[in-house]
Amino acid sequence: HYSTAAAIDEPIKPPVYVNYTKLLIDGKFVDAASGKTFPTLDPRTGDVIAHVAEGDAEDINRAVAAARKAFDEGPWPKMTAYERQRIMLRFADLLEKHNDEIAALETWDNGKPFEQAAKIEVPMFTRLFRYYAGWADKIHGLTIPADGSFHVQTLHEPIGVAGQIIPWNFPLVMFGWKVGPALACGNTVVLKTAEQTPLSALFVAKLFHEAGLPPGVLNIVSGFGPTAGAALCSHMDVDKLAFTGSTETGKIVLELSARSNLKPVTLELGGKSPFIVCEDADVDNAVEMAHFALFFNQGQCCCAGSRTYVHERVYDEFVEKAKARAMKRVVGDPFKAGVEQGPQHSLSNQIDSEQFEKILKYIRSGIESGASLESGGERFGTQGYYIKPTVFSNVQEDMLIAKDEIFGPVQSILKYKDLDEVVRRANASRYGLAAGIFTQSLDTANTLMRALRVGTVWINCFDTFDAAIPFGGYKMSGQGREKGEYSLKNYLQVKAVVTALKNPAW
Ligand code: TXE
Repeated sequence: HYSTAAAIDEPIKPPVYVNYTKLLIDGKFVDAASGKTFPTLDPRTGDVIAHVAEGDAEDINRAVAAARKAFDEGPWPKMTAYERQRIMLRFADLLEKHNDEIAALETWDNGKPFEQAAKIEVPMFTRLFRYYAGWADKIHGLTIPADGSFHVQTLHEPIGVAGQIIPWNFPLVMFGWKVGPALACGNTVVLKTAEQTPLSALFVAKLFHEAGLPPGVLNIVSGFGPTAGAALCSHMDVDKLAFTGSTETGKIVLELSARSNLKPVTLELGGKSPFIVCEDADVDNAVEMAHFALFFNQGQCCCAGSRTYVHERVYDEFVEKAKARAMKRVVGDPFKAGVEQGPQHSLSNQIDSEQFEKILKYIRSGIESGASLESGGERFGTQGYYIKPTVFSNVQEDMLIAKDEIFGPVQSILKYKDLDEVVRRANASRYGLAAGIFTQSLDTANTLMRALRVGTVWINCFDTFDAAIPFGGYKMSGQGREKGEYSLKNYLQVKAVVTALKNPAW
């Protein structure tokens, strides 16, 4: 069963100090113009970790002015690509050196298991910067044959000042997906971190400056969405926006862009990803991967496999095993070795964890709507924001737990009969972020892979996140792609240059 509740009553002292809590503007740590701060909380207890400078519109103005100057006057976009690349590579080396310190900050602020942060996420973040450093000197345009006597070429130029807004579920990885391609292409950045998790971004941005990043190229503003976030989206001097968060806020971001200067927007939003277990699947492997697909990161993943469709022939066996696996999941202090699940993240509005309450509300709704509760279904322990791994079987399409993004450790298992039916049901969602397919048949995999209206299909695997693989959503899961070569497009303008030829024969 789960770890004992007693184990979380005495939280382990985090092996790290909080050194940076101010805004990072023009290469310097500064207080907010208003002098205000807000507390960031430890989700294990709800205690204050640190008070962080609270940026708002005035600070966004200062940060955008610094980014504008660094873009217009250089040196960043005017440096050679090789110089930019070397700074990014030096940054990656420093990240490697400070891996565990960074991971500890991430765990403390967010609640994710330290082992996950230290062995998966910080290395992934480092890898992202090495990947994008690799692109810095490989970005170039084309020469194009055209009718008439013309020499036609395209220049791929940086777009300018990028405004970027990230969520709290993967504070560092989201920083990497946004800042990596923007800087590789020669843009400058104002990044607004999530109000729940401001700490790790400040730490790594400091390291970036140690690696030689010129002032003004990367500015970090901690603060809230409706103030700092909205000011960034509305700013007339921001040339591009990238946002990851809820679909509701994504709509606001798009609207603020339209109402100001029509800056292009990339959006990575919510999901309700189907995980399809076919009748010929290796059930034990499918159970383990479905468990991982949903429960990884406390269930707080945009692409979580949160609709587990299981073929009727293997359904009962699957439910039994999925329940047994959830009951074995090790919940506890995220700093403790072997812990698979920490607390849900905690909120900064000083009332209670909205996220925690939202998840418990969905669990109640699942019970009330008649789904069978196989395991969990309540909080774990009495302090902090821990929730027992929860599994529902007999889930029907019209239940809220099958439709809404819960963003917590709640697995919903649905039964299906044939492929056409599961395709129809899987696609009947406003979201289209990702899908998992578990089968041993190549034909079944090919049919499903093509029929599903989603941005990523994982076949006999899930949550494989290489820096080179593009990620993004169909439908209301977003616009545009991050990671991989595709992400560079978001941060480049294409300039067509047409020169009349004097001597067309040549
Ligand atoms: O999201 P918000 P919240 C989903 C998930 C979660 C729900 C709510 O279902 O339960 O969203 O989470 C900034 N102008 N996802 O409230 O509000 C905000 O400060 C500009 C899925 O945390 O979207 C933060 O930096 N910015 C998701 C960021 O938007 C604004 C990850 C995300 O917050 C703003 C997170 C505004 N008016 C939540 N209001 C995913 N795709 O992975 C807020 N923000």
